[in-house]
Amino acid sequence: MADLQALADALIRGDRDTTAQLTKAAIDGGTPPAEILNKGLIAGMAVVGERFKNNEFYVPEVLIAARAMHAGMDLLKPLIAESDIQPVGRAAIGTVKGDLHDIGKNLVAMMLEGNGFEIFDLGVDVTPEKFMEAVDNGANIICLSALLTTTMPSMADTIKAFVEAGKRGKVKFLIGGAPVTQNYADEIGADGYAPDAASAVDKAKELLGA
Ligand code: B1M
Repeated sequence: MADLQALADALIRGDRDTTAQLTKAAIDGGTPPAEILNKGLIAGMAVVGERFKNNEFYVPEVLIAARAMHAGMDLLKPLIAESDIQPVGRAAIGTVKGDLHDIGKNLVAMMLEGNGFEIFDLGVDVTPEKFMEAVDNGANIICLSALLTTTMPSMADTIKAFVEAGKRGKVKFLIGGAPVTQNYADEIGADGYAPDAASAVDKAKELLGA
């Protein structure tokens, strides 16, 4: 019987080696990949998100936990690809055109991945066209990050490009980043705003009805 609570605990501690060992032991012991993912890795990442939201964890702890999560995910991914496990959502995430800050964006991507989302990480300085390509490839939520007041208009431009291409209805837009607010999200017609990485997961799930 796999100890998935111990797996979740190892991830929360950011213990990469133990996370990998316990994931492997669970796979070898015949525990279904979905159960390892949901009751081990995702359960652990949910605790990390909660602690981050409550200021009990800071950026380094989240990054270390995410590194442990990736060690487990690397082992699970091939099995997940073979099975019929559906992701919670398919999120295309990027820092908008003109903006090179990616630490917050990476945290949001890791938290989403740790909560069962498939991630299309488009990187930084991402044009509206790149986001559109990701939607053509199956993304159903676009996550826009901006750290500069001067690049916030790129968020509006991205949404506008979708409207003009007649593709706005195909996808949800979630936006965030230090200078971004709920008012700004309302102003540019985004579907949602989240102030931090853990809230981004809650909001993304809410927007997709997941
Ligand atoms: Co820059 N920078 N920077 N910078 N930088 C800021 C943002 C700034 C506030 C510093 C300052 O002046 N006090 C200022 C912006 C001022 C403004 O616009 N009003 C600034 C500036 C001006 C610049 C340059 C223009 C400087 C220059 O060259 N003259 C330049 C711009 C380059 C460009 O982008 N074109 C620049 C460059 C850089 C570095 C390259 C040196 C580096 C970035 C390295 C990297 O990201 N790989 C950098 C850094 C590190 C910062 C600060 C110090 C830290 C940003 C950060 O990573 N925070 C920042 C000052 C500060 O914030 N104290 C600053 C930690 C991160 C975890 O938080 O990104 O806010 P954050 O993400 C949070 C939330 O915002 C939210 O969740 C995250 C986790 O909780 N969130 C989302 C983020 N995206 C989200 C998306 C969502 C939901 C939530 O949904 C999709």
